[in-house]
Amino acid sequence: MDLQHICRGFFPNCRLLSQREIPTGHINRSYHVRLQLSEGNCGDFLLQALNPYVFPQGEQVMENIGRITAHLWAKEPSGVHLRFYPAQEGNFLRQEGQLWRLCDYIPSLSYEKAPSVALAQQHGQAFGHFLQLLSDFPAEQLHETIPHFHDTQQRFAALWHTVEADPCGLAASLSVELKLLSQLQEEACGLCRLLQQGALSLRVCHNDTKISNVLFNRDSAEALCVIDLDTVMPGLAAYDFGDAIRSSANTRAEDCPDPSQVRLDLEIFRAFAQGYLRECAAALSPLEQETLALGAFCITTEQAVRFLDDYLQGSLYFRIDYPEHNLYRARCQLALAQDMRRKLPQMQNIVAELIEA
Ligand code: GN1
Ligand code: MG
Repeated sequence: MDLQHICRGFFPNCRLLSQREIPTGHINRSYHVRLQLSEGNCGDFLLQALNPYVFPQGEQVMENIGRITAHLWAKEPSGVHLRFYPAQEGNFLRQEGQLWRLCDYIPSLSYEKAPSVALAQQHGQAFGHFLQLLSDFPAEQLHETIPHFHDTQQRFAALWHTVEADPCGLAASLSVELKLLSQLQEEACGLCRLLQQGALSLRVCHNDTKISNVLFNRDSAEALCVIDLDTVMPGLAAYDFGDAIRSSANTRAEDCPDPSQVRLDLEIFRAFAQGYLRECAAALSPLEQETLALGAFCITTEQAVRFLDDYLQGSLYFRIDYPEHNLYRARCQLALAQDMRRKLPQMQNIVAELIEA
């Protein structure tokens, strides 16, 4: 891949001084590039290729991001937000069948799960603040970049459809996992039912709140910036809260090969919830607050469904490092969802205590 050529779509006279692939994220490809823009003027940037399988309407993703970042900068000019650079032809570049974008590279640290309660609290604050900043964003201005993204009922329906078709002949080997999922389905679709009944409403959400989507200050261990705005669109606050817990408060990695090791860490849960609620409790309805803990169980089950569905389809969606990767991820999410189900009353008590305090 000729990255210098691609960078010149943004800065026609630049010279690529160095490049490094950043191996995080399951979807897009990201590179840290150092560019010489003119004599004596260098800069560090993040160059990303959007995954065309996941985002066939990439221009809509970029339109959303343009509007969201403009809103964030207008509301908080002294904050740290992503800043994208226009290409010659628009706010992105089409090259080699892919859509490329360029933004500032922010020197920082990132994590796959919370390494301490202090960082879990920062993770919570970052996404609580993000939700609060976007609480007055006109939702009708956003494209639905992935239809039915966190629609757990649809995710289950898609899984059963794949099991039926069984394109890779793998379904028979998954009877344990599939049976467990069918037992969790009813409860995991609880948020969807509340939405259909009109008890919960959609609001502008991040929709991919895992801790690796927050950058942390290298020196002070404070959250710096929320990244990965590809799925910012209307959603449920409980899914945002829950997806963050799914990553931060897992005692093991998302793809831990031994699911018997996987637990929900309630201390990390408490710290995240504390940071989150401090920032945005006032923006949430009583039922939104009450369903946050349930969101952790629902989204973790949904994520098990998504990984398993992708495994059955031959891993077309999530990037994998080895053939069983999505299977291991699914098993691990399933174990975490079961532990969350056991600990749901404890999680709910913690949220209630924090709201009363
Ligand atoms: C993907 O892009 P990344 O790695 O931040 C996925 C999320 C999943 C996550 C699982 C657009 O996020 O929905 O929760 O993997 N993003 C998309 O780790 O599907
Ligand atoms: Mg992403």
